[in-house]
Amino acid sequence: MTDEWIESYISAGKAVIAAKKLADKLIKPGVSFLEIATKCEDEIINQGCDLSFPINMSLNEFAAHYSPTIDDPTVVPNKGLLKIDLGSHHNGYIADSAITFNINNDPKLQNYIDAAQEALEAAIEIFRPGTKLYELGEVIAKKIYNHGLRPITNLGGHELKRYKLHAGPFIPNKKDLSHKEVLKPGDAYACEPFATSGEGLVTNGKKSYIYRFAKRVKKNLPYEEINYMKKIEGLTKNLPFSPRLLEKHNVIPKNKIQRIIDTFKRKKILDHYPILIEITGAPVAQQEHTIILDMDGNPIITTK
Ligand SMILES: [Co+2]
Repeated sequence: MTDEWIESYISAGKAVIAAKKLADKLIKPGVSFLEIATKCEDEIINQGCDLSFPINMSLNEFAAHYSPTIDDPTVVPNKGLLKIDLGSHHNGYIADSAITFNINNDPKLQNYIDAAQEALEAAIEIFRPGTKLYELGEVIAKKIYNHGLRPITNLGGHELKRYKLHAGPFIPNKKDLSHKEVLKPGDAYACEPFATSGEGLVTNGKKSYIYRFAKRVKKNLPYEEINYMKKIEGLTKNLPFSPRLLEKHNVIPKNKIQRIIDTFKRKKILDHYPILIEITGAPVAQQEHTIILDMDGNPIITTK
């Protein structure tokens, strides 16, 4: 019999696979980001899972962390790289997977996707007990350099724990010897190479579209805010969320959502995830899978 935690990881993976397929069908120039976001996130719910983070729809030099706003006017442009990063969870067991769309099939941009994909496959190839995390980074970087591109080195894969999207250890996208943790049975990781023609570094943009409940604050908090704080914590359980989720669940009246979020950010009740931008403005591709090792040390790619 398969362990229950493995079953949950697999269920979470299936939901993300379904959402990725839907994204593939929907993404065409002119289609609104909101429509794609709503439908893909709903697909995860329809599959019997919950979101482990809001859909990320990051274009070109935006490497990650763009998620549509409540009345987002953005539509898919006629060309460019659109990264779709989707997260689900089943009982707290998380799936996290990303694919990049080459909107007008530009051969030059396809090279970025191929580089990230080959890097991901090379890492999966050696994903077994005993492999050190920097060894994954080594094969990732090598594949990307072979395409004449650079890996983004201040982004990387991460361990997944129950209800924890970013548990401790980090899978570097280069051979960084400081990441010497060793893979072992029972581990779960999201592995995510990013390829770019730029410097290979991202910086925080000015805006944030994704938030996370950080801590309860009680001092000097009006009754109304205490109420909202409790509701947000109950709904999101420390996992990242978009203001769209608060609207969907009627947690806060729509016209108050941004004001409450800004207040809670200031009061440190909420953390925020700024948009991540390649520092030279170069395009970025990302490919990501969730991989677990069962208790016998066999790898299972849950999102493929
Ligand atoms: Co991801």
